Amino acid sequence: MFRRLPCLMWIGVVVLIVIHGAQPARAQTPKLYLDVADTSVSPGAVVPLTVYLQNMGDSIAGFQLSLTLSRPDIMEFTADTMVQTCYKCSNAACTSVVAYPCTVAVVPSSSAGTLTYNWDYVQARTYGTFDLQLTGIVDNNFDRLPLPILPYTNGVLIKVIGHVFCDIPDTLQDRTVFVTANIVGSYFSDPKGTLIQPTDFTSGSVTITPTTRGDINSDIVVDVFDIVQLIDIAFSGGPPACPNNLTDVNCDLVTDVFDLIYLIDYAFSGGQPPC
Ligand SMILES: [Ca+2]
Ligand SMILES: [Ca+2]
Ligand SMILES: [Ca+2]
Repeated sequence: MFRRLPCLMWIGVVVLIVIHGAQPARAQTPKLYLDVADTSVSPGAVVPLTVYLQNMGDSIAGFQLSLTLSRPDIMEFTADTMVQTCYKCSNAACTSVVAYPCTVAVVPSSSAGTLTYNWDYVQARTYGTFDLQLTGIVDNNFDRLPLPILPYTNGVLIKVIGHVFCDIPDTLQDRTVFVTANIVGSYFSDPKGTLIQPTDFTSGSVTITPTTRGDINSDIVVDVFDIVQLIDIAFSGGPPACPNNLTDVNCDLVTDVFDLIYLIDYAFSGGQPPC
């Protein structure tokens, strides 16, 4: 036994050398994560989408990222139309450019509290409600401020919001939207303008829960708060339920006082459940 110990030690040393020698070089490309943690929401919900960056050793001075929603019939990026300055070549050789006003669809986004909070330019645009292009340039006016994202800095890059439609029929079987970061059309740039392809994309999913007639505030229980909201909608011009038919608890295709009576009867007197 004692004669075997030195032999085992040598094997251990050889194994250590092999492991050390086989370690790959440190990856230098950034990783991109989408935080859509396979969540379930009700119709009409606003869904925060967080894009994370794990920076594996580059200085990052710009990015262009492409996100897509798989189900434009269920969810969208809501955009505000804005007039901005665009540029085009003024001659065939494009030796100079001219500025002109152009209309763009800007998706509300936030860089507050993120790695890009003080960048000169960060914007989210859509060209068809289900796709999103995120663009950021750290120093748009060449005054060398602010600094790029330094190597080995990890955190949230930008936050955007998706919006689930109200009028999703309960009969719809497939109720899941995949949110995907597309490799094509997504890259970072270092301060010299060298493109850096991000790796390790992740995608998330948003599943829309079925609704229940009478649960007008979509909190999964039918109680006095739904009755208060029904009164507000039916008699005080309050904002409609989402989806609209949640208030028609007796399923006669209109919302009126009979729905209120029906819902009170169900909630407090053991009456028939909503249709
Ligand atoms: Ca600047
Ligand atoms: Ca409720
Ligand atoms: Ca009704």
